[in-house]
Amino acid sequence: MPRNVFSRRSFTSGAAAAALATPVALSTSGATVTASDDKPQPQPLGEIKRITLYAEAMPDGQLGYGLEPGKPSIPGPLLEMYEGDSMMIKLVNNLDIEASLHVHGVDYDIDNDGTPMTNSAVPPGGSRDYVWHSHTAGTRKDGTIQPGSAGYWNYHDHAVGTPHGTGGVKRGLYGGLIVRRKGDKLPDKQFVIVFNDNTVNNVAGHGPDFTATLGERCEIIMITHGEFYHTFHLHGHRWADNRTGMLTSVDDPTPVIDNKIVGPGDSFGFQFIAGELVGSGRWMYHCHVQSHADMGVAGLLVVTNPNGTVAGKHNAEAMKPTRDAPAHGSHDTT
Ligand SMILES: [Cu+2]
Repeated sequence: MPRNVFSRRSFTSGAAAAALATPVALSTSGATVTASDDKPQPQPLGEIKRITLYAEAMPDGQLGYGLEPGKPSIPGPLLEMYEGDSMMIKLVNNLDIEASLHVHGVDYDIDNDGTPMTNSAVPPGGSRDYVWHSHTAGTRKDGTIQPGSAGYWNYHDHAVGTPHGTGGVKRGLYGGLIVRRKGDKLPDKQFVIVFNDNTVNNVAGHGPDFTATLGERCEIIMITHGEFYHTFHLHGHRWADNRTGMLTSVDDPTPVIDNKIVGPGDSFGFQFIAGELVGSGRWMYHCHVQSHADMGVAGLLVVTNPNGTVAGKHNAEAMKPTRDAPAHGSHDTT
């Protein structure tokens, strides 16, 4: 039993589709967290969310996390919490190899690091609980600011193939985590886009297309894995280069961008209004490293009119890769 005491409220949700994220809704239950004095204590005491993730093989040899047995997806379920909340994730490893769950951005003690090096991976057929905490911003005793946990983060395997999870990440064991601040605006739609080597969400040749209705508030969670750096570009839309993608006042000096450099392990996110000032259309998103875009690190944000029509003349041929991707794994260093 872990050191913390959690509510017995179990969590249920439908399977997450690979393309359109089905976020794990924020829980409404409360519970008391107790911690021994010799361990770091999470603060403040927020809500506890308990979920189960299943690591499973997919028919094509890729691997995915899922909320239900038999329903793995790439990326895995989009997890969400508010600053101050905690999560207890039971990872059920239905693979025939060791796997784990390692997270970026939130707080966990060394026993929840999710690596073979810390003996916190899960043997084949086994399961274990991982506990993550988050916290609000505050001021340390020395007067410096301790940042809050809010942000667009990611989780991934850290055990398959190598002690760094190189094989697990390559084959699809990854997903997004959003930590929100109380009062943050919530989106109508969410899209998770992962540039993993020269694939989007482990699909080579063409990334998934996403659909939104003109005027909908959308949220993109963008994660990068693999061996390359990329630049994420979205046609027709732009965002503030800060935690939320939104300016906090008309005088906010945060740069407004439509192209962002990202590297392996990075994650960021932003909200925007679909088709704002530009209208309906098949708006491309793609890596702006030209050879990557030419290999198919590209997809569409399809912004429909309220009546379902889409503006513009569409040439699907022009979205096909014009350059071959290197053989899978040819850039491996392991
Ligand atoms: Cu790229």
